[in-house]
Amino acid sequence: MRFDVLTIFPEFFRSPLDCGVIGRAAEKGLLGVRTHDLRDFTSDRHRTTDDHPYGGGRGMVMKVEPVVRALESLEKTAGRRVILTTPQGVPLTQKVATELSQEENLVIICGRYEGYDERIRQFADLELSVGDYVLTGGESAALVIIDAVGRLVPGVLGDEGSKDEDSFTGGLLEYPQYTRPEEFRGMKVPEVLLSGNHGEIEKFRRTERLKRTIRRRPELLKEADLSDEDRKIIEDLNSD
Ligand code: JBE
Repeated sequence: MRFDVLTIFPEFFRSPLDCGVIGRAAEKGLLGVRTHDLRDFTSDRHRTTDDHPYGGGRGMVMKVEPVVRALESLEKTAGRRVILTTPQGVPLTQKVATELSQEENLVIICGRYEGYDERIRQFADLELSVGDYVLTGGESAALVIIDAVGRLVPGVLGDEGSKDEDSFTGGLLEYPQYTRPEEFRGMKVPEVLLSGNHGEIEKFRRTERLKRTIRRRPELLKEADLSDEDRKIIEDLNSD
């Protein structure tokens, strides 16, 4: 999978993408991230990428020409999707990330927080938001997208199974985890996890996932993949 990022801050992406899982996947050639400096696609002496809004008002607006010229400089393949990062976009969820991980090439346009010329939208296939808060620019949103999507590309995570138990896969939050020591300042690891009884451990974990989701993110349950057994557990939890 290749990511092409259109940004006025290419240096923003250097170290975060060199580390950890994403960095290793880049070394192995599973993921590639290329940044493209929007200033290279300006035509004035000052390399201007933003300008005052028509109609007046505060702030600056990202200009349409550098974005479109940058897009036109990239090869256009069938498996390419152009994403615009904006708080007005569809929310990035695990489902959206999974769908995007099937693409060959994602182009991410980093908008600036004050806004962009409305005509830029026509050149995007998808407007994506990483959350209902205001960032100073789309760059950190692009990093979130690259991370969430990149890790789902086959081979990127060493242990393919670990994806399936992630929070949100199947629509539930993750179960609580523990590692050594068995007791820390009086706080004990739940007995069942030390029992070696795999059936009981499975059941404990499933129940904990359901409990957490009900308490913390009840709206997720509506979309979750629930079995008859899960529904019974939920009924029991509700009657407690
Ligand atoms: O979510 N986003 O993609 C954003 C982009 C730019 C600014 N704020 C955001 N939340």
